[in-house]
Amino acid sequence: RTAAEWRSRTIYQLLTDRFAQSPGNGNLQLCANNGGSNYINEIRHYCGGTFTGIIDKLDYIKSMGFNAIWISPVVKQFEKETKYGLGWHGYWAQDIYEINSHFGTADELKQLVAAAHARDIWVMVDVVANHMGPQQDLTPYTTEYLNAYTPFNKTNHYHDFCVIKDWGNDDEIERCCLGGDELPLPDINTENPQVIDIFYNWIKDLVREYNFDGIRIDTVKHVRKEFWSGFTAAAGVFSIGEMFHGDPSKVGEYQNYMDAVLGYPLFYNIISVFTNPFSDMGSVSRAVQSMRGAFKDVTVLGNFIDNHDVPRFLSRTQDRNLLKNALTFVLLTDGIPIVYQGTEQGFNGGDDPWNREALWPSNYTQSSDLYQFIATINKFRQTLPSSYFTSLSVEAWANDRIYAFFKDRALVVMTIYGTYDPMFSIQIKTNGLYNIGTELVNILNCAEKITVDNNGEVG
Ligand code: ABC
Ligand code: CA
Repeated sequence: RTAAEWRSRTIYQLLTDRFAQSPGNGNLQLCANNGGSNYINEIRHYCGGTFTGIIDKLDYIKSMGFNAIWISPVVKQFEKETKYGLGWHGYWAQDIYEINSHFGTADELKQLVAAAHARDIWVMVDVVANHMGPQQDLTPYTTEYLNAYTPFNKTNHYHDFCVIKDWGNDDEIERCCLGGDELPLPDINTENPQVIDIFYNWIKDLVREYNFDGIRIDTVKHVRKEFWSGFTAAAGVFSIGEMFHGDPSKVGEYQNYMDAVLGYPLFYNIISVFTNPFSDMGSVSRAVQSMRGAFKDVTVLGNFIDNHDVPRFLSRTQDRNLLKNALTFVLLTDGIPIVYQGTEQGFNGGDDPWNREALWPSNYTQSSDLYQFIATINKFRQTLPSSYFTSLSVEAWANDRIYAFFKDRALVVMTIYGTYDPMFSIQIKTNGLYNIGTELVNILNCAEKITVDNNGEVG
C-alpha cells in the first residue's frame, strides 16, 4: 500500500500486549490496576495481550471508525529480567527472525492480518533497525553477550560502545546507545554492508510474509538518513518514521528518506495549546503554516495527541472538552490521524510506564462519550471525497480561543473554552466557497444547521 492510498486512512495505535487477551484464555485480573501494589511490577512485564485477542476485538476498532491499526514490534525478545522489566513492548529484540511467542504464533499473526483485511482494516507493523535488546549485568560486546543475538552476533555488527550523553550532538545520537548507562541498547552498525544487506532483506521478507500494509519505523533519528532510503524501498509499502523532535525543519528533512514521519512538531503545539484554555489558538495556525514550509508533503504525516512514550492528554488536563477539540483537530486537519488505545476510554496515565494501561478493565465499552465522539468524526471522515485528503486546509478564523479552517468543502471549528464553554459567536467569511443559501450541517448531531447569508458569511 502506497502513501497516496494511506492518506485517507485513520489509524488506531495499539500495544499488542495491552490491547486484548485471547478470548476465554487470559487472566483479566492481570494489569487491571485495581489498587493492588503489584501494579508497578505488572506494568513492566507481559500483561497477556495476543494476536488472537486483537482479532477478537477488531469490530471494536472498526465500530470506532478506524480502518488501520499500528501494532507493536512482532519479533522475539529477551526473556531475561532487567531493571526495566521485560520487552513486552517489543522494542528489545533478541532474534529478528522469530515471532514473539507471548503474542502468538506466526500463523496467528497471518490470521490477524487476514481478519483485518476482511474488514478493510490495514495493518502497520512497528519495526526497529537501530538497536537490539539490552542485557542487564553483561558487558557489551563480550562473546557471551554477542552470542545471545540473532543474527547480529559479531563485534562488527555494532558501533564502538558509547552511550548517548549529549543530545545536541547528531553524530552521538546516531552512533551511541540509547537507554542510558543503566540499560544501554546495543547500537547496530548500520554502515556495515553485511548489516545493511541483512536488514533490507529482512524488511522485504517480513512485509511479504505477513502481508503488512505499512511500517512504522522506530528511532529514525538514531540511524544515518541514507540507510532509510534503501530500507523503505525494500519494504515496498507506506513508511512512517519516528523522529522524536519538536523542530519542523529537523524533522522535515527525514521525509526525503521515507514516505512520512510522525507529526512530533505539531504534537508539541497541540499539547501546549489544547490543554490550556488560557493559551492562544493563533499558535496552532502558525504551527500549521510552519509545517508546510518544512515538509515535502504534510498530507501524509501522522498526527497524534499522545502515544506510549509521552504522558496522555488527560494526564495534562482532566477537561474532556479540551480533549474532544484536540481530537477534532488531529482527525480532520492535513495528515493521517493516529489515536492511541485507551484515549476512547478516558485513560489518563502519565509518563512511561503509566501511559501503557491494559485496555480490558474498560470492558471495551462502546457507549463512552469519547468512543462515540471519535466514531462520529471517523465515520464522517470516511464519507469524504479524495479531494479532502489531497487539499490543504485554509484558515477561516484564528484568535486566542477559537480556531477554524476550511478543508475541501468542510468547515471545522475548534475552541479551547473547555468545560467552561461560554456561548460565543463568530462570523466567518466563506470567500465564495459555498453559494449563498447553502446549509451547513453540524456533523456532531446531524441536526443543527447554519445557512450561508447574503454576505457569504456563516455565524
Ligand atoms: C525504558 C524504561 C523507561 C526508562 C528508559 C531509560 O528505559 O521503560 O522508564 O526511562 C523502548 C520502551 C521503553 C524503554 C526504552 C529504552 O525502549 O518502549 O519503555 O524505556 O529501553 C522509541 C519508541 C519507544 C522505545 C524506543 C526504543 C524508541 O517509541 O517506545 O522505547 O526502541 C528517545 C528516542 C525515541 C524513543 C524515545 C523513548 O526516546 O529518540 O526514538 N522512542 C527528547 C529527545 C528524543 C527522546 C525523547 C524522550 O527526549 O530528543 O530523542 O526520544 O526521551 C522537546 C524536544 C525533544 C525532546 C523532548 C523531551 O522535548 O524538542 O527533542 O525529546 O521539546
Ligand atoms: Ca544508532
